[in-house]
Amino acid sequence: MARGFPYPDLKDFLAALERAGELRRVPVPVDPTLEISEITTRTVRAGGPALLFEKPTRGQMPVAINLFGTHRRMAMALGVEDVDEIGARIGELIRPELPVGWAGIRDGLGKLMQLKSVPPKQVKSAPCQEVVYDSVDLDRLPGLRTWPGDGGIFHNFGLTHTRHPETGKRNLGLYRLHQHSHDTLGMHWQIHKDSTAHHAVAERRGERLPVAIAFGCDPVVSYAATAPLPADIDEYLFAGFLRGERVEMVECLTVPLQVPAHAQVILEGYVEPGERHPEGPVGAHTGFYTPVEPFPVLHVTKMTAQRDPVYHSIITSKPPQEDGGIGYATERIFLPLIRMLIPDIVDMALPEPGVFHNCLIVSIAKRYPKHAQKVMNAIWGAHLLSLTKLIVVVDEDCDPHDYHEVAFRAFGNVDYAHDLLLTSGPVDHLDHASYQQFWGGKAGLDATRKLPTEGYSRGWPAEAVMSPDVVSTVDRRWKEYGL
Ligand SMILES: [Mn+2]
Repeated sequence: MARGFPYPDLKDFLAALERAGELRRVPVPVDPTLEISEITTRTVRAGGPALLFEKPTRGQMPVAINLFGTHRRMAMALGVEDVDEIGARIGELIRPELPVGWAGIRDGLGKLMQLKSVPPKQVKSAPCQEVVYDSVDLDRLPGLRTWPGDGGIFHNFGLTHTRHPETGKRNLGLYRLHQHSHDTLGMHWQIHKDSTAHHAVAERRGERLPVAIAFGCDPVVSYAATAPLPADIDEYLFAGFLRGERVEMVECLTVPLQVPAHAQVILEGYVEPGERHPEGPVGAHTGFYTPVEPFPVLHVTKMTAQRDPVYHSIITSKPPQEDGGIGYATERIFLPLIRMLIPDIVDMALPEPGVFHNCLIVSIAKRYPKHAQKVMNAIWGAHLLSLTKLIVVVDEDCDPHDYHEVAFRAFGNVDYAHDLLLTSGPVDHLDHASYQQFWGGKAGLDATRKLPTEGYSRGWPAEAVMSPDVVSTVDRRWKEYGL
C-alpha cells in the first residue's frame, strides 16, 4: 500500500510545482492588503500557475497561493494524474455487501479507511516546533485583506483542530479566521460545521475548548480539511487513505491536541465559553460581503513554526476562483460515496457558478414514475448536499458536465406546471437570497423524458438522430468529400 507520498511537507510540493513549471515566484514587494488578491484572481482566471510572493510588505514569511487552482495542480496535490482515479479507487473498494443508506456510507467509509488506510503516526519531535516563540504575535503572519470592504485581515487556510469534549473525537476543518488583535482570532464557525458542534458541547459544559491551528500543511492534509466528511470520520484517516502513507503528527505544547508535524506554523489556544465578537464582513465565495455576525474568539497562547516557514492562503470571491479546483476534486472523489447513499445517481456535476450548493445536476437511469423526484428528495436528505437549492435531473444519456446539453433539456424537455418540485429546507449559512437566514425555498427540475405513468400520455416524441450506418459511412469517407 505504501506508495510513498511525494510531498510530506508543503515545501516539497512547492518544489515539485516549480519543477513542473507550475509555480511562479514573485520576487518584488507586494502588499497583502488587496494587491495579492488582485494578482491572484487575475492569475486564477488566466489558468495560471501557483504563486509564491517572496516579499509581502506585511508579515515575516512568503505567501503561497493558488496551489489548487487548476485540475492539473489539484491532481498533482493529491498525487494522481487525474482526480477521477481516486473516485475509481474508492468505487472499487466499495463492496456490494456494505450496507446502504446514510449509516451505510458512514460505516462503509469507516471500514474502507480501516481496510486501506493508515492512521496518523505520532512523532516526538517535529519541524513545526523548530521555533517556539516567546510571545504570540499574529502580525508575523502575512494575513490577507482580499476586498476593500473586508472588516480586517483574514487567515484563509488555517487548518483548525478541535476535539469533541465528551467523545474525544477529533475534527479537522477549514474555517476563515478574522484577526481581531495580535493574539485573538474570530472563528467563523458556521451553523452546519463539525467544530461548531464541538464548541456547542464545550459551552453547554461551561468549559474552554482547546484549539490548534496549522498553516501550510502538505497538500493532501490541506485538501482533507475541506472535504465534506461525515462528522465521525477522522480527516486524518481520510488523508492517510489519499496519501497511502501515515500522516506524522506531534503533540501540541500547551493544549491536548495533535497537529501535523510538517506544518509550517502552529497556533495553540482556547475558546472561552460564551464569548462572542463581531466577525466580518468579508467578500466570500458567494460574490457578496457576508454580514457581520457574532462568532467565538480564539485566544492564541502559543505560536511555533518551522525555521523558514511559508504561509499558505487562498482567497474567496465570485467564481471562477481557486476553490473551483478543490470543489471539482470533491465532486469526483465523493461521487462513489454519494452513489452508496443514492444508487440511482449515475453521474453528477456541481457547476462552478453555483458555488457548490446552489445547483446540482444529476443523471439517472430512470426506471419508474417520479423517479427524478425520489432522487431530489434523497439529495435534500443527504448530509451537506441537503443545502442544495436547485437540482436538475437528466437522463443517463446526458453528461451532467455538458452544460449546453443540460440546458437544452432543462429548457426544452420540461412542462414547468408538472416537472418543477418546490420545497423548502436548510440553506447554507452564507446564502443571501433566502428571505431569512439558514432556511429557504428549493426547486427540483425534472428534465428527464416523461412516461405515460407520470400522466404524460402523448407519447414522448422520437428524437431526430442520424442512422448509424450513415454516420459510419461518412466517418469512413470524410476525406473524400474534400471537407
Ligand atoms: Mn469533520
